[in-house]
Formats: sequence, structure tokens, C-alpha cells
Amino acid sequence: MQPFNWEDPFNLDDQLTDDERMIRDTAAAYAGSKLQPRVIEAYESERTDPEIFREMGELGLLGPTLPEEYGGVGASYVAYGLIAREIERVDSGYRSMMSVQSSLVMYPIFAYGSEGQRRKYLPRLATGEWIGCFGLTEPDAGSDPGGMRTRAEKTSGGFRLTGNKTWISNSPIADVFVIWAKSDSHGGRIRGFILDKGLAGLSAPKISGKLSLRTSVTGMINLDGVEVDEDALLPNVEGLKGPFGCLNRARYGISWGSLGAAESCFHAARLYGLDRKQFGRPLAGTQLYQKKLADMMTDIGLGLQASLRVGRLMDEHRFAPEMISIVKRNNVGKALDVARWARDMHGGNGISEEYQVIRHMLNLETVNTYEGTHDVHALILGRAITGIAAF
Ligand code: TGC
Ligand code: FAD
Repeated sequence: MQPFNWEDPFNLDDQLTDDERMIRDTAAAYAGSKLQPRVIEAYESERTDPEIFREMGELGLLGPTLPEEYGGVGASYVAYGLIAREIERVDSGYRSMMSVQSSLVMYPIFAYGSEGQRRKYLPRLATGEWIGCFGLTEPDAGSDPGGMRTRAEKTSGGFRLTGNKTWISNSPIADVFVIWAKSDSHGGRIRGFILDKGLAGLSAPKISGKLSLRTSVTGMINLDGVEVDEDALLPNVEGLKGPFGCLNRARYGISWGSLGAAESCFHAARLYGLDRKQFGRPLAGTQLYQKKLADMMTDIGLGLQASLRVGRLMDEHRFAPEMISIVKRNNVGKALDVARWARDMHGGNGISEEYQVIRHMLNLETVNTYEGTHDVHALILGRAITGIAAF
């Protein structure tokens, strides 16, 4: 028999390679030393520090699964998940910045781009010199991106893009915009385009007043007849499977990241309960408090094992998107439960920024909604189970 480790109930650490442990430790050291000291003030003032991209880039945390020749480090998808977990242990907004850049901007350029596009964009996105964003959602097309209105019309030298995207992470500070639009010259099929900051007719105003994910800036993308050359088109994908191929990677990362936030709340509630005395004994010595801690550890441990399994299958090119829907939906839902319990277990202190659990709780409300809502993933699974699309 082995001693039991409540921090790692299924010995996840044993199931990692040396490289994965090293990447995880790099991300953990960075998150603890550079992100944790600035997060409370950044959340309070709703401030996104673009320098964070540069810092992550320097450590190889942006687009880590890409080959070295394009600025990646050839890491496994398990390593990518471990990075998301360590960053989101501090704040979901910081993980959002990393995962949009890695999965939603660098991945499509790598997977669907021309060699020229790869060489032009990927190395500078990998170092964080350039910041990217991913424009799929529109004011009237959220869960149903097939209903998008943004259009690309053919011009003599390229395309003219017209439409509006909303709720776009990083857009107000972005240098590179990956935009999905219905292309008239491709029979109205959805195509991807790479736009550079500064094009005439392109603007990206910030959406203010968010009470969640306040460390990660979110904006609109307005495309008012933006003219681009032919080489802005991502040549190697057509249809919704283009954006969904990127979302598979980002959703998978979120399944790990959300549990990093949950672990932070679990550990905080444990320490609080050991320290705080009521009725003459520590809160952690009461049955109800211990039941909540046991539920937290169980949900987190099971979720991490499932994400590890999906990551291994992704690395072996043997995954199905439905597996990702299971872990995105389950792990974020469980993380939200854990954060809400932790908030409660801190009593009045639980609503203070100092104790940090309410920030995780508020962030996870966004995480439950973006990249496919909790219910949309249930419907993806319902379709797989019954063969009937109930969207
Ligand atoms: P459907 O008919 O199911 O599929 C259309 C085409 O796409 C293919 N496909 C996929 N390919 C790869 N991976 C997947 N996961 C795929 N799912 C579908 C499918 O095979 C088909 O291909 P083809 O060749 O036949 O054309 O499409 P639908 O319109 O019925 O889709 C329904 C539904 C609900 C599954 C889908 O629309 C959906 O997932 N909605 C949720 C939207 C969403 O997730 N938006 C995310 C926006 S980005 C974001 O939130 C970033 S937050 C970033 C951050 O800060 O971290
Ligand atoms: P809706 O689709 O209107 O859904 C509203 C409610 O209705 C939800 O509960 C949903 O589950 C439910 N619902 C929808 N359809 C059905 C149905 N058929 N049956 C039953 N229930 C249904 N998008 C990007 O493209 N890029 C980004 O970088 C990005 N970043 C984001 C950052 C933040 C902070 C936020 C909040 C969102 C971001 N999004 C981004 C958008 C996000 O992906 C969408 O908000 C999400 O897909 C949901 O779309 P919606 O907000 O239009 O909600």
C-alpha cells in the first residue's frame, strides 16, 4: 500500500513524462512568481497587461505544441493542458490570453495556413511580440455560429470583409485577427482570413463593465468593408470544421485550466477551515466541512484523470470531439461548484478580493459559457447518443 496524497489522489504526477513535469513546473513557477502578485489589482482595475504575452512567450508557453521551426517547443497536448492548469490556478483570464493565442490563433495558422503565412505570423506570435484574437461569435450568432452574417466579397485583388464580431478575447490589443466569414466566391461557405491591425475599416472597441474575467480584455471587431489581399485567406480549410478544429484544442485546454482554478479554491478552503475556529474547534473538524472538501478533491481528481486520458488520445491522433465536450462540460461545471462551495466555506471573508475564491467563481461563469455553453455541450453529447440534433 502507498500513503495517500490528498493533493494528487490518483498520482497524476506519476503518469507524466519528464518533459511534461518540467513544462508544468516552469508554468507553475511563472504563475506563482509573476501572475499571482499582480492579479488582485489587475482584476480590480480591469486591466490587461500586454507584457504578459511577452513573458509567456519567453518561457515557451505560447503555441507549445507547434514544431520548433514555427516557434513552438513540440510539447504534447498533455503538457499544454498542464500549462493551462497552472496559469488558471491564478486566474481564468490569464489562461484565456494564453489559450486564445495558442489554440485559436497559432493553431489555425499552422493547420490551415500557407507556408508564407506560417513563416510570417507564427514566430512573432510565439514570442508574444504579436497578440492574436479569434473572431467567430457575432451579436446574432453565438451558440449557432453557422448563422453568422459577416461576409467576404471577392474583389479584383482579394476580398472585402463586412460584419461585426462580439465578445472577442484580446481584440482591443490585437495585432493579428483570425476572422471567420461567409465567402460569396466560395458558395457562401465559411472561410478563415488573417487580418493585420491598422487596416482601413477595421476597429476593435473594448467591451467595458464585465464583472467576470476582468484580467482579460474583451472587445468587438467591426469590419466596415475591410479590403485584404488574396493571401489573407487561410487556404487549407472550408466550412465550420475550420473554427471547430481550433475550438477542440481550446476546449480541451479549458478542461484542465478550470480544474486549476478549482484546486486553488479547494486548497484555500482547506487552509481556511484548519485555521478558523467556531464553536471551539476548527471548521475543518466538522462533518459538513469535511464532506465538502471530500467532494472537491473527488471531482477535481476524477476530472484531471479524464483530461489526461483525452490529452493522451489527442497526442495519438485518436480523439473524438465528443470526448472534449465531456471534459469541457464536466470539468468547468464541477469547478464552478467547487468555487461556489469554497466561497461559502469562507463565510463573509469569501466575498473579499483578498481571499480570491469569489474571483475564481465569477471567472468560471464565463468559462462555463464560452467555447460552447454547458448546455450546448450537453446537446453535442445528446446528438452523439441519440443520433438526433436537438439544437
Ligand atoms: P455541424 O453540422 O455539427 O458541423 C458543421 C461542420 O463542422 C464539423 N464539426 C467539427 N469539426 C471538427 N471538430 C468539431 N468539434 C466539429 N463539430 C462539427 C462537422 O463535421 C461539419 O463538417 P462538414 O465538413 O460536414 O461541413 O454544425 P452545427 O452548425 O449544427 O453546429 C452545432 C454546434 C452546437 C455543435 C456548434 O455550432 C457549436 O459548437 N456551438 C458552440 C459555439 C462555440 O463554441 N463558440 C465558441 C466561440 S470562440 C470562444 O468562445 C473563445 S473564448 C476564448 C477564451 O478566452 O478562452
Ligand atoms: P446564446 O447562444 O444566445 O445562448 C444563451 C443561452 O441559451 C445559453 O444558456 C445557451 O446554452 C442557451 N442555448 C442556446 N442555444 C440553445 C439551444 N438550441 N437549446 C437550448 N439552449 C440553448 N467568441 C469568439 O468568437 N472569440 C472569443 O475570443 C470569445 N471570447 C469570449 C470572452 C468572453 C469573456 C465571453 C463572455 C465570450 C467570449 N466569446 C468569444 C463568445 C462565446 O463563445 C459566446 O458567448 C458563447 O458561444 C455563447 O453565445 P451567446 O453569448 O450568443 O449565447
